[in-house]
Amino acid sequence: PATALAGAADGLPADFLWGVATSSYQIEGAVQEDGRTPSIWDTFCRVPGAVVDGDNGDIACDHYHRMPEDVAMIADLGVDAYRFSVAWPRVQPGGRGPANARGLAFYDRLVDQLLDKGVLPWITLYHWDLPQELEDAGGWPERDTAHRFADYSELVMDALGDRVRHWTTLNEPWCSAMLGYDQGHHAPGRKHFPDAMKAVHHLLLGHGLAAQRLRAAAPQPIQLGITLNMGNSYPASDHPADVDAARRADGLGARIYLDPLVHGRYPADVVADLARRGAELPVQDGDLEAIATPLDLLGVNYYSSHVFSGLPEDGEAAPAADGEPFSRLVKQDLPVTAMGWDIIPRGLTDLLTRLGRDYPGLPLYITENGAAFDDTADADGSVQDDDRTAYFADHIRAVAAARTAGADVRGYFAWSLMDNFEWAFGYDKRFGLVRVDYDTQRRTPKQSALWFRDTIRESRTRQS
Ligand code: GBH
Repeated sequence: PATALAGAADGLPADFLWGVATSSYQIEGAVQEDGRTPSIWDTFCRVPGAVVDGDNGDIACDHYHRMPEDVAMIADLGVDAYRFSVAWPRVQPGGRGPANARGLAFYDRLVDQLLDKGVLPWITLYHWDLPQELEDAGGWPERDTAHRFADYSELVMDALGDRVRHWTTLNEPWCSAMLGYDQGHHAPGRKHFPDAMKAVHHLLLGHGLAAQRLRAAAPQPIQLGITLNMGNSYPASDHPADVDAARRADGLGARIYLDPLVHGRYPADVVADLARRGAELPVQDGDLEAIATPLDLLGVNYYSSHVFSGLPEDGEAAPAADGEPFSRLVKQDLPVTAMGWDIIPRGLTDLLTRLGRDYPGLPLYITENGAAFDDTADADGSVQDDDRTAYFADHIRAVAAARTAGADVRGYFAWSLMDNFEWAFGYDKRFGLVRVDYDTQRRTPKQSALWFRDTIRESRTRQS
């Protein structure tokens, strides 16, 4: 494999930004420390059957207590930046009122230690750990949650804005809305499509209100963005039913976020699709102006892509009757990760090229890309994860190809720095560059981590 993995970053400029990413609930543990209150994930993990093996984030990677060693590990990888999230229930327990100084102190130290080691902090303000009290008051389907998020965002800016220049409001609002309020696979585990669409609008409104407040409160120029999870949606054929199935998937998966963020309006076809399903986006005067607050960058989390068909397979049941036209995923004959997700690097090239074309002028960063595989660790904790290394290499190549095709992609964050709490899959699925032994909390860089470090080093020294 050595030759196939070499030169993955060829064609990327020497100033391309390299990073690794994590999120608060997935790594921190220490859920009852320093005044933190429960988030919807603390609650959801207690629902029988919600998370594989009944796992939860009580301890996770114990990062809250091991942060200095983890920062040293990040610096050893030679990355430019570290993308992490701030836990709202640490910084503003219960989601309202004044800041909790003890909770903020953790992120204050984290930022200082990163800067001390020459690593840029990239803050995400919300990576799914909504304070439980706000869910009790209605959660994201409730408009007030957007205002609470803007207040919280400003508290964080007030505390860290003198040192942090890169700010992301939300991570993957699609997941918050659809997995949390429609499919129920994620916290808070609700299953009601119209509520999920209210959540979409209030997440975007929360982003917009926060963006305004962050810009106003920032003590120095900042780079402000939002991160969306997207794949490329391909139609199975030229048949109008297949083309329409792909259009609908792309509408609910991507354009329902991108169009208001960039153009200040929801896509008319999506609004019509929602109306047929008895759902609507509860827009009030001024909302779309806030949501369209200019962005400095768009974060893209990419894992896989999908092929859609609007035609039932032979013998398949009739379309659902709730106004949702028939659609199905067409299984591709491709290798998959341990999550069962198709490995399709070309989808990343196609997605980025399309974003560059349809939403020009918006710098793009891959804020997450990575894969779970069934790692086997040696006694010393080392892992020869050629499959993961190949996944990274192929996707970094796909980014370079998108740049060649005209997309303004400026950076790439690997998901994840280390194995961690993989949401509904608990500790069963490992995405880390670094192995975590959950019995001892020992960290061991996998082969992919060493490869990533070397690839970054090479890419920096290249003249391009
Ligand atoms: C991200 O979400 C999260 O930001 C991160 O916290 C998480 O650990 C990481 O990914 C890994 O899961 O079954 O082929 O239809 C990922 C969002 C949305 C990506 C659903 C995969 C389904 C793929 N995911 N998508 S498929």
